Amino acid sequence: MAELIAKNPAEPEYHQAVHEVVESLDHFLSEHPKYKHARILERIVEPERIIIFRVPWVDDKGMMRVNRGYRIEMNSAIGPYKGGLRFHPTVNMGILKFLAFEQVFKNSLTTLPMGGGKGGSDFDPKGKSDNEVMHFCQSFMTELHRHIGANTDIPAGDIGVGGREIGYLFGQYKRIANEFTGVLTGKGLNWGGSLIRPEATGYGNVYFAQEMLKTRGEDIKGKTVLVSGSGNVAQFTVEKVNQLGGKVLTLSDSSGYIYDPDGIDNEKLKYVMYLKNNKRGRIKEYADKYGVKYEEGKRPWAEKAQIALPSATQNEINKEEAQLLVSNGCICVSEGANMPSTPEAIEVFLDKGILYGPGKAANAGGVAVSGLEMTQNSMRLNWTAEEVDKRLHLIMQSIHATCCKYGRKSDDYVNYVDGANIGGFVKVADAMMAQGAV
Ligand code: NDP
Ligand code: 2IT
Repeated sequence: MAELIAKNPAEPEYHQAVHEVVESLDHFLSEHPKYKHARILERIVEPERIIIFRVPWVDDKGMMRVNRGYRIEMNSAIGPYKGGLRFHPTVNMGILKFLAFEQVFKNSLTTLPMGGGKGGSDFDPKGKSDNEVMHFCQSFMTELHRHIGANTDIPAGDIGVGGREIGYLFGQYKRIANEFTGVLTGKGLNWGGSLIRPEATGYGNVYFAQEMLKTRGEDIKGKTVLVSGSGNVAQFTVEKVNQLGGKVLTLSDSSGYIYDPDGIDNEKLKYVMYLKNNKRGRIKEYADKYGVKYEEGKRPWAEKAQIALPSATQNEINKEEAQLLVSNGCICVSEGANMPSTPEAIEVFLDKGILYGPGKAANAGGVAVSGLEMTQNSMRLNWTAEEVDKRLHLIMQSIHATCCKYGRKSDDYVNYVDGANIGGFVKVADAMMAQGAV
């Protein structure tokens, strides 16, 4: 860790993500010294390649603007680099390295042949017109195109990058490369996209929570649920919880959260989708429309519920919030977002022995269906929604089984953190060993 911190200074999120994996692997590596001798850990934390570039673009007033673009190509031992693009003002090298590192383990857990990568920009889509977003995306892809490809590196969406942005990025790639390929996932349905990709992360997380609950004879049906965020992952989390008979009480954005004691039913969810995906407004407007509580500048974790599905961003649950959740009767936390719980919060969940599904396992459904989109693109055909959803469900069950295999302790408690980290590591490490000095 000391070497890593010295080599990657001022990147606390990256240190946090690596530290968790190192802790999980400690005992396992002592039992399997071949990985130590091959220095897999030292190699796996070093990105294979990092690309940083200038993104100049012109706004609606004719003013020149400039942002920074990145792509971290972290690990290609088991397949081409795969992972999303994040457009958010907080994007920097440390954030993207943590996300790329997590992606390597997550993609390995999906059972599909995908390496890990992540990219993005400090561009803030908030308050920008469609025209400005398009010009930014075109400039971003004008540089990125030379580094990616359907068999090399396949980006997708993340925070601030949804269907609109993928469309602009894909259009520019196609113009420059003169090729219609599966170089991005999350594409529109009539130009190479897969059914269920928009739903996949949220649905997958609820499937994962369901598997965890099953181990204790519990079910989503009749349970109260806290969800944070109100973007892609949060929206389809609510949809699946509703389908399974649970009741979602909260949603949030970076300004605050709403609490709806009657539950966010499908009708209200339709409004949230319009509000966030078309009007691009604030979650406060939900409280105004339905006359429910809105808490400005706060997160939803002090509310009482049985399940928490954080789906906004990293480090959004701290130690005190974790303690509140547990003392209020929460029995299951399953992470739609990447690294939403701080290390201290995770310690609380594990100490109290509740069901805790870390993001790299629980939210892997998104990238898994991206993998299925790549398969369909290669075969030049489209599967039905039922077919994709069935495969997604099977993949989430398989990830759960892998976590249990590697994370079950002597008292039978499943530590899903250890399970995901060791389970994700083994496949990548074995591939690196087989490929020599890579
Ligand atoms: P979206 O951009 O669609 O939505 C993000 C949501 O989180 C918005 O409600 C946003 O509020 C809120 N949010 C973002 N940053 C912050 C912050 N700093 N503080 C508080 N709230 C914040 O992104 P997604 O739904 O796609 O992503 C959500 C999480 O899920 C991320 O952690 C992402 O990495 C993870 N994830 C996404 C996958 C995908 O397929 N999209 C797959 C796996 C994980 P506001 O509008 O105010 O910014
Ligand atoms: O964090 C993630 O897994 C994603 N943002 C999805 C990546 C992908 O390639 O679909």
